[in-house]
Amino acid sequence: MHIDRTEKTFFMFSVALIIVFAIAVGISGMVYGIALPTPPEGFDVNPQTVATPGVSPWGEQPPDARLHELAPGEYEVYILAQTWLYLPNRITIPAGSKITFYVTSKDVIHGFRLDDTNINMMVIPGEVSKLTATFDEPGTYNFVCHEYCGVGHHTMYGQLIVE
Ligand SMILES: [Cu+2]
Repeated sequence: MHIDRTEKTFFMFSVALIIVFAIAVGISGMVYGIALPTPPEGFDVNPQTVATPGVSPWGEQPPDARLHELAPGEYEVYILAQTWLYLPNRITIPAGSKITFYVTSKDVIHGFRLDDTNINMMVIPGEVSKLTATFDEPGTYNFVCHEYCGVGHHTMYGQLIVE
């Protein structure tokens, strides 16, 4: 069977690329320890009990109390994702603040993407997704669920207000 030389080259390049990617995945997992998000030490994030007041920071009531000021200009927030909302879904911080998001889910897989930033996380039941960012520009930043999670998926959003 005759295979054109160009096609052969292209085929070999594709196979080489797959091998390079496989090696890269192996190195990132085994050498750099890149893995799925895991719960930080001491956190109970059992999806069945995580929303129960007193069990975890995601159970704090009212949900607005899940925003904690650690120091002036330094915040952390525990956001619980569930079908089809985030709690809290309205977070207000002053401009120039650094904020760490701890996000978990009590039911299915959700997403967490914050507009105009590079914050983009998968939210997995039983795990904690964590990212820190500093917001210097005042404004309203929407966060949306970008993992399809059912019929109300498109209504799942919240807002970070930087004032
Ligand atoms: Cu969702």
